[in-house]
Amino acid sequence: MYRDKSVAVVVPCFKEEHQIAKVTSTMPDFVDRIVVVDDQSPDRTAEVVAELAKADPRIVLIRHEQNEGVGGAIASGYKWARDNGMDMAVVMAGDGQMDPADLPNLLDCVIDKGVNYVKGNRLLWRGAYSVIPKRRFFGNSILSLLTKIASGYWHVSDSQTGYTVADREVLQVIDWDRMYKRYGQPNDLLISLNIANFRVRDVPVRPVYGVGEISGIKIRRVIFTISNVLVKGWLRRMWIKYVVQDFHPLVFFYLLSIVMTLIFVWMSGRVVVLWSSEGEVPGMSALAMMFSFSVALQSAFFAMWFDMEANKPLR
Ligand SMILES: Nc1nc2c(ncn2[C@@H]2O[C@H](COP(=O)(O)OP(=O)(O)O)[C@@H](O)[C@H]2O)c(=O)[nH]1
Ligand SMILES: [Mg+2]
Repeated sequence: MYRDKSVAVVVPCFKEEHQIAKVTSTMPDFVDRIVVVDDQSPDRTAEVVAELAKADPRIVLIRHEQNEGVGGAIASGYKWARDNGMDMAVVMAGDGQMDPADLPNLLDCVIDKGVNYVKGNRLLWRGAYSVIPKRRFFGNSILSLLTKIASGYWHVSDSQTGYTVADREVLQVIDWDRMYKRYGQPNDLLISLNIANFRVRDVPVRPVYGVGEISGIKIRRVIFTISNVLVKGWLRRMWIKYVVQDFHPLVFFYLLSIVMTLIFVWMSGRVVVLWSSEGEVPGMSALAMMFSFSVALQSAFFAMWFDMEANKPLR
């Protein structure tokens, strides 16, 4: 129990036979349950966890019949926590990249501030830039920016962190079977949380690298699959939140921006072709190009601004 609240820590695990013992052995005493979800690891991960469970009765091992991805593993852990009446469910990776010393800060934010979902944020840690590998830092920053636009949580960054706390209400309201199953899971969940009007906040956590972890992420591939999750999620959020459940003219601003961007692309193509083939461009085409560009940009900025205002109560 942590301040009279029960805490389960969900640990997604894939090929972590060498790392997992470090995670369970450093787990603070106030954690009531450690739900390790193995996903058909080809190595001895499941055996190692079963062995560890003999010494630590808090450990629960869930084994998937087939590999469902990190998001699928987190969904199983959350469902376990929900069905067992836990007050808070934490997610920590099975490779030792989360510092347990940060956990009280994350839990305090849920208890004291009434926030429903608290995320660790490695980018807020002083000196993070020198600890996080540069490619990671860069990829994460881009995805964080895109996730702001898609999720409506403009005050949240480090979208890819796997260190999070969800309260009881989140566990009960979110449909875990529909959550995205692979590496875009944190992005997809943020969008669903926003649609359900949950409060979300970041707490600085220490970035941990070089503890023997082997990342399963291929940055180049993941940027595309996650972008796909973000575009679909953004459309879903706009539709449900601002058209179906409620109404806000910002959807028209976004729509105008998209139409104007298409016109801009078409006009600039035309201008380039005419310029290179005939050496000159009709004034109207040049004007239409500039006009569509400025309207596209302005309406996108207005839409973002309105979205930001509409989501202020969810901080
Ligand atoms: N259950 C399960 N866990 C996974 C899967 N892929 C990754 N993980 C775990 O998810 C955590 C984070 O994955 P990792 O590849 O380290 O991502 P990174 O730390 O962001 O580079 C680690 O504990 C992995 O063992 C999977 O397919 N299934
Ligand atoms: Mg890792």
